[in-house]
Amino acid sequence: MARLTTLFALGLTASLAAATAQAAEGRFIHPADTNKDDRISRQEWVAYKLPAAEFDKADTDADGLINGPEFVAWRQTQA
Ligand SMILES: [Ca+2]
Ligand SMILES: [Ca+2]
Repeated sequence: MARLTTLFALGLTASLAAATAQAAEGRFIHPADTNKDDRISRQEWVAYKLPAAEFDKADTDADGLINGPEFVAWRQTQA
């Protein structure tokens, strides 16, 4: 499991940048979206080790899912 955890951590920074770029093209693809519905649920968010307290900030329309624009807007607050 140690190897998996390391790969996971290494992938986080790069994948967040990739998601931002892809969302700008109109399609939201993010490795945290494990069921590939183009939205990140609270379960997916936490499973991806994103801060749980940030989920509610990112989910600006409070539908319980983070879509592409919401994710990009949230990322822009994480300088
Ligand atoms: Ca999902
Ligand atoms: Ca939302």
